[in-house]
Amino acid sequence: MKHYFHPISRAVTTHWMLTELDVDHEQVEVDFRSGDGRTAEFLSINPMGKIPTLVDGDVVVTESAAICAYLADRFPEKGLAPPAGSRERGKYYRYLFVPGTTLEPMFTFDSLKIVDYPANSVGFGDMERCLATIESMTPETAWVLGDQFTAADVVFGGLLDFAVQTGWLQSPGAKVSAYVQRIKGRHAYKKSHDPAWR
Ligand SMILES: N[C@@H](CCC(=O)N[C@@H](CS)C(=O)NCC(=O)O)C(=O)O
Repeated sequence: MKHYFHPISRAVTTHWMLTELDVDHEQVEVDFRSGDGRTAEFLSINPMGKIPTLVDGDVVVTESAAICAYLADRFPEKGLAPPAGSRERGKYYRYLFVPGTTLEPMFTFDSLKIVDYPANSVGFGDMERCLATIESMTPETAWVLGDQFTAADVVFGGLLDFAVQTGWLQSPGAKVSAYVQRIKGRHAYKKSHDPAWR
């Protein structure tokens, strides 16, 4: 497996996932800031020219959450996903999808100070609803599925961690702060997040 990566990018999330799994892979550094992502060779793999990108034999997986979900299923013995077809899978999918489809676009709009848009037809609604969603979805249990740490924590917890660090999420409540601290306390998180990068 090849993991196209840069240490200051969303690929840190998939790097963390690979570190949690502790599986063999080749790390290919793509300096997207100096145009490495725009070469014909890389665009033939991912036409978005973006990282993270995972290549597993003849399978190309893009999008951070999709890569984390794919890897969890690819290595079921590592226990980072609830069984396919189980009811827990519904909750798991929700936590995998809400960061990229709803929360991140809202934070991006907010940081760009875009306020004039139709909130009832835009998928992420408005900040008030997103903050209520974060507060409601953040677990009081150790992880989103209770005692079992899964790829959903990498994706959802990873976004909350990033949002707190960047100030996207100002004044997080006690529950969110405690969950982010649990995330940061994981061995694989520490191993994959070099403090010098941030
Ligand atoms: N939705 C994508 C976003 C990936 C993304 O935007 N990656 C940035 C780095 S953080 C990138 O590769 N930018 C280079 C470019 O757009 O040319 C994901 O979650 O994987």
